[in-house]
Amino acid sequence: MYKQDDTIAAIVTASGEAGVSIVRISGPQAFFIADTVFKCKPPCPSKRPAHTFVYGHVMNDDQVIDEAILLVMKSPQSFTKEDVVEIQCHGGNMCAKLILRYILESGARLAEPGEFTKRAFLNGRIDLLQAEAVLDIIHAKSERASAAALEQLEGNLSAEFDILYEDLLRVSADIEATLDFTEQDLPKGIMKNLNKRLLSIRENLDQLISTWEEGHLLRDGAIIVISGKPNVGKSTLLNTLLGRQRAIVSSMPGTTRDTIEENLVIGGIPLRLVDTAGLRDSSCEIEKEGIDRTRAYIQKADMHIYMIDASKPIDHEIETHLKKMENEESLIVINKTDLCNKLDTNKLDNKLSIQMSLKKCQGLDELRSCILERLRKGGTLSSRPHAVISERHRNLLMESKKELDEAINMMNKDQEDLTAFVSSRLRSSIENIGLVTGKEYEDELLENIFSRFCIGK
Ligand SMILES: Nc1nc2c(ncn2[C@@H]2O[C@H](COP(=O)(O)OP(=O)(O)O)[C@@H](O)[C@H]2O)c(=O)[nH]1
Ligand SMILES: [Mg+2]
Repeated sequence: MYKQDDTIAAIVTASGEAGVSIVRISGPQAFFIADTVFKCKPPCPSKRPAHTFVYGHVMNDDQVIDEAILLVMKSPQSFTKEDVVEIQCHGGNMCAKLILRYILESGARLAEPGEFTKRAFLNGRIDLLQAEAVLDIIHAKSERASAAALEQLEGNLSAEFDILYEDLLRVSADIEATLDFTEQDLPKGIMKNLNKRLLSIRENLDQLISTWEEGHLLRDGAIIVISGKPNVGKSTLLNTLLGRQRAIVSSMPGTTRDTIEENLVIGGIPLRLVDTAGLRDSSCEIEKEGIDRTRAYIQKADMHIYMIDASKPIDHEIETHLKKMENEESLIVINKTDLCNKLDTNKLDNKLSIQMSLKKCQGLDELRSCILERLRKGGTLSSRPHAVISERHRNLLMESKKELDEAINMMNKDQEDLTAFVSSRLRSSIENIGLVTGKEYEDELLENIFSRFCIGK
């Protein structure tokens, strides 16, 4: 087991007014420090059985710092696998800070960001995928994102990566074993069989890579930009989906001049909805800047909603815009169907469109399902949340797949020293999978991952 000589401590709850704050101590000196700072009815904390709690006071000599409850967790049955003590004190800004200061004076050092989780990883309590899941849970923007992260913390994704890793190792070992044979002595059909196994591993790799789209949506949220001519109802749509009057709505064209971004969740997917300045030729400098921002947002959007007013004919400007939407993840919303309908839908070129009247609250459910369907690219909405890979995992998987593909290609060739080449490719492929779960790691990788955590996690 990885051992750290020093004992770390931090406030693990958020600062600000609250009922309770928690200070955590982890490391070999945790119980010694607890005995120093915490006074309770005998026995003292270090003599108490594991996984019990005791009421008492944090005392600096004769002075009471706070009334508190102390939890005892003995190595290896704790989050870090080290001796851990947690003190639950009063919330707010002062008590936890005073207690932490006293703990630091008594021999602990302030934990670095993510250091508790890093120790859990280094001590083999969790793998890297699970450590990252802790961060995903903290950052989750929707129930679905949180459920997916929890699945990951419980090891579902790790298990899939472990199977890939083990399978690749086995095929690699079997390929290396063929080195002991001369070509004539090789058991019949062995190369064909190994090739088949590699193809099946590649299928599993592809399956894992395919979970990235959803992973990206759940972790980062999808940017949805609403654009269109002034006065078509863009701000009304933002307000209606949010359920509050966020943007100013007015019959005066050019009311919204800046982009307004708000978070909301639809069907468990976090969205960043952006209302924009209406697209038109304007001589006003402020409005022009707003329109430039609209265009920039459309460029980086995961989805683009282009709004049209049903009571006005489709003019040349709209037609030009619709043409530009050819390759985008886009959706046309025809609003104000409560007014006379002047729209010639033939001009929409069979593009996906939804008719709605925000005034009469019509078409909203259809719009929500349409957004979800587009974002999930036909994936079923009702399937329960499952762990999904992140950008980091995807990059490593793509690298691993590249090496695997080369290995498969080489096996199909009739070439001298083929086994050595294939083996080296496979080793590379395996290494990349190992970097995902942390079976293989470098300090830099850990630094990269854990520096994104907050202190206390
Ligand atoms: N009749 C009708 N008016 C609407 C509808 N949606 C929005 N409006 C009105 O259209 C005007 C412009 O709306 P707004 O959301 O500010 O448009 P934006 O410039 O595209 O942001 C406001 O007076 C809204 O009340 C609708 O479905 N029907
Ligand atoms: Mg507006």
